[in-house]
Amino acid sequence: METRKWQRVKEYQEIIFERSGKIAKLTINRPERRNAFTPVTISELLEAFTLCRDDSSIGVIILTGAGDKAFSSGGDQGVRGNGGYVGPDKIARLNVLDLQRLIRIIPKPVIAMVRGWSVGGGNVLQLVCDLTIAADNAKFGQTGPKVGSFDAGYGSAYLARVIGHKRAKEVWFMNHWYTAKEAFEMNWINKVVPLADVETETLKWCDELLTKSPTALRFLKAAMNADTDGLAGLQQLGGDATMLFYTTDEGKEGRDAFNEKRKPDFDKFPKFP
Ligand code: S0N
Repeated sequence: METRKWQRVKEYQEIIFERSGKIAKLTINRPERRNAFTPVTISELLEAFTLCRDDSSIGVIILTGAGDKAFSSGGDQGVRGNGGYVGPDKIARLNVLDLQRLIRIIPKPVIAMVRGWSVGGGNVLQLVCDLTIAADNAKFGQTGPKVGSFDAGYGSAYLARVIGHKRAKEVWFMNHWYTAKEAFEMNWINKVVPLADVETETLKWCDELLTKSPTALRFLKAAMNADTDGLAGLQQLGGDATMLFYTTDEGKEGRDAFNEKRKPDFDKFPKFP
């Protein structure tokens, strides 16, 4: 059992946001509903992920669910209205789609730590995380056609890229449950460990990632996502390159010359092969 000390970063209603050194842990905290998410859960996750993104001392983020029974069972069917899920503001929305995109573009590794059910929109959240470490009690699947919903974005098209078209169609059409071992064999997840070891193993992966070059990890994530995210993915990869270029003398020369009202001297910079 992992005994690392966690500090609360901010108090929320439906999630727990804590950190231990450079590792952030975001936990969906609705275990009585198998960690089904509402618009409030998602708004809170959007804020917490944004805080993690902006905090340069955080290097890796874990997304998980409270308790041993579920990572998440997807959208809370009890608050599903017409046109989306309804929060206290009475607006029906599918803000989980914004969260999926944020997890894709956040330039730090995001690890899904899965105990129990990873189902519906919860499974899609796990899918869009960069890596998944699962406990041996984890179960994976989609319920869409069973409950009158579907995710025609990352949930299906990206799943097909990850586990193959035949398997992805089986998952969405048949709505079977898959064990952690089966999910591993389908390349849906990265590793399966005994339930008691899942946090220790996840933290081991986090510690290892923290020894790596953050810029190299950032570009690798952006490059792999650019291949599947089209122009939006290219925008992220391109933005990362611009960020890096702004730190060079060549980039600074353009800025300084403009501000000093002189011609830039780009000739002094090497033209690498
Ligand atoms: C997860 C399952 C398999 C667990 O079964 P188990 O262990 O037997 O527990 P239960 O007794 O069934 O559950 C315990 C209590 O938790 C409640 N509960 C569980 N899941 C949900 C849920 N998703 N919403 C609301 N409540 C839930 C149970 O009702 C029970 O409560 P009590 O104790 O009061 O009886 C099993 O629970 C299960 O199959 N759950 C439903 C899974 C599901 O169908 N999820 C929704 C799938 N759809 C989405 O997630 C849509 C995602 C989305 O937002 C989206 C994204 C992109 C585009 C479109 C959409 C879209 O919504 O359409």
